[in-house]
Amino acid sequence: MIRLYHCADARSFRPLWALEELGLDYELTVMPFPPRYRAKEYMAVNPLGTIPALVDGETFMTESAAIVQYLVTRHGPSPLAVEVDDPAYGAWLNWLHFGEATLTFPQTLVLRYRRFEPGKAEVVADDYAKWFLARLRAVDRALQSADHLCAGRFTAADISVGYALLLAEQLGLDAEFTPAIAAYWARLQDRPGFKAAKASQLKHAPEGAEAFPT
Ligand SMILES: N[C@@H](CCC(=O)N[C@@H](CS)C(=O)NCC(=O)O)C(=O)O
Repeated sequence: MIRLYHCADARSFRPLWALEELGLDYELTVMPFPPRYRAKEYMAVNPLGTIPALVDGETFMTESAAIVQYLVTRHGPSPLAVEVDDPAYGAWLNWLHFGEATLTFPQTLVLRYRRFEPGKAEVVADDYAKWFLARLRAVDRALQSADHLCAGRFTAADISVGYALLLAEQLGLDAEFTPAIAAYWARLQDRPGFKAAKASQLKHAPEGAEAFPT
């Protein structure tokens, strides 16, 4: 059985959303954020203290985009994956990793210096908010001619980038979404798989595990 360690609406939402889209059976451990302080037993599972962590038999993973890639390929075949001989394969991998490496990285600086450590480095938070919004231009361009990022359908790449839009909303950066991105974000939230992931984290939440990053 697959087990996912999760905090509500944190990066572990990517694999949770993928699990629901794939219709796989899984066990979910929802912890208060940050688990390194509020669920110290988790350090024995993942010494980094970060979420997500996924255990699937002998497989142990801690990178959200890689876990999504793993789930849709190892537990496929699924239309969420793009095959290596598909012309969209490179674009798919690029978007999958763009979601974390290019979009979520600057958001974490905004989160840290606006939300968790205010008054320490506001200028860093402001700069990286701008950085994030500038990087979204690539997403806007892709959506000018399509409903999804690549391959002409919803794939794991949309899960990866979609999570960055979820975090942007929590950070109040969604007010600056372009019309194409706002419509895309609305489409993603309307998916049964997205709604099921939201319901699942609520159902499994322990007392006091308020949504990240409150
Ligand atoms: N690149 C990793 C980053 C994982 C990560 O830093 N997760 C954050 C939450 S979104 C975390 O666990 N922070 C708590 C901490 O560092 O103590 C991924 O994509 O999964």
